[in-house]
Amino acid sequence: MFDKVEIRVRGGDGGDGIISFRREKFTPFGGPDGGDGGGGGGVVIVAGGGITSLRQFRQKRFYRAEDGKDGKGKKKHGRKGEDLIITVPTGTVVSYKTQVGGNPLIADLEEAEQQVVVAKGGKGGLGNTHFVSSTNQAPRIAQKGETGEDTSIILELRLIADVGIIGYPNVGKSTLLAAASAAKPKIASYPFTTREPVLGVVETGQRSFVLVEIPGLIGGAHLGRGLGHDFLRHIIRTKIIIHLVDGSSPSLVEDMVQVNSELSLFDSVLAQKPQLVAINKIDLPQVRAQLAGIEDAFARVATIPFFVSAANGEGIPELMAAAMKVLDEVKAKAEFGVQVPKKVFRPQPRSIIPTVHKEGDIFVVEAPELERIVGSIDITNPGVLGKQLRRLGLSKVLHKAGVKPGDKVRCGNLEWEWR
Ligand SMILES: Nc1nc2c(ncn2[C@@H]2O[C@H](COP(=O)(O)OP(=O)(O)O)[C@@H](O)[C@H]2O)c(=O)[nH]1
Ligand SMILES: [Mg+2]
Repeated sequence: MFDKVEIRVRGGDGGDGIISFRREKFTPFGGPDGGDGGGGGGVVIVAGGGITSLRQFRQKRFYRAEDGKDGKGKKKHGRKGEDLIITVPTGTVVSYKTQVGGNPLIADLEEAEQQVVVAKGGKGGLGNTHFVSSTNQAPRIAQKGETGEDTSIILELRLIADVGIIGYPNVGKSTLLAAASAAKPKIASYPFTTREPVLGVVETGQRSFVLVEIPGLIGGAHLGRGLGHDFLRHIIRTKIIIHLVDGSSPSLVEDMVQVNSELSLFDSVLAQKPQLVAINKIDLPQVRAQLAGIEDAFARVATIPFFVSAANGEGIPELMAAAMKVLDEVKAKAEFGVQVPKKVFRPQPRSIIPTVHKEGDIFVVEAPELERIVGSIDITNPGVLGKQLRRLGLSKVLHKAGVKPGDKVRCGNLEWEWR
């Protein structure tokens, strides 16, 4: 029922900003004109596109978006890297793969066209035009592009029920689910023992839909008691309902009405979904003898029921074909009518605030943002260095950490004396 794969995704690297100066015939010291690097492309996962399985991901496991281009002289910015779009089946759950387990959820792509960025591209570096200051009109500093995010993720296909079976306990819901699909529900179990939904894929003609048993919605079950969260999400997303009635009950129509009123208490939206009514257990002789009377009783409440035997399979193909047909109609209407708003998930941005810790006597600064600028700073000019680091908020954090003039500071692969 679940299909699960692990893939690695990597955003493109940002292009480097460059150091360049204007060269004009009559201006010996032209101003800086180094363009910025373009941002790297992101890896985006989108649901839908007619994809129904995760099989393709078993072959290809590494996905990398395009890098941004480096900046150029004359303030020309580098081109942004293209996003890499990965299409997955609707109903795919995306989570981070962690070493410790517990894989945190990134997004649950329940509807077509929902999308999530799973690996951001690195930012492009700034060209030297950004580093002009009153005392330095010709900065020989530019930023390197940031590397793209690199992470492993898990894609898990979760089937979502299209059709729910409701009815009193013991009417044969589990038996019907088992008969119509390859699912193996517990037959004649206590109404609330089923905490995990059992889903069955029903094949009818060339098509298929997902069937779920909605267990005993009576006697306070509308309060959600006994039903786990997973259950509720299936139930709520069900598009049509098969209402199963026990043919051997002395009060068939009343049973149906009773269950429907419980259903409205449980969820009024669910109660308004189209229902197919099916009388079960027609293999029993006393039921078979009553078929005409049952049909009349239901006609009086404007209902034409199906007659089935979950035990011997009679009438089930017809019931399932009808369910498929109604399901198609409901889906067609939904596409024509209200549009499901496209949901775009945005993972939390990474922190860019630098942190400081001590390794022996040395103050070590950690901040990807700073590391890449430090990596391209001309340290032979301490004035410039100090100014740029202050501009980026480094002196503030170091000050807080208790740094004093003369202390050693390290950032990336650069080490210097604080003054
Ligand atoms: N004779 C007969 N018994 C059935 C039929 N469907 C279910 N049953 C029996 O009815 C009882 C309850 O069935 P179950 O599927 O567990 O009902 P649920 O509580 O609605 O899920 C079990 O003993 C089944 O074997 C049927 O079509 N004919
Ligand atoms: Mg059952």
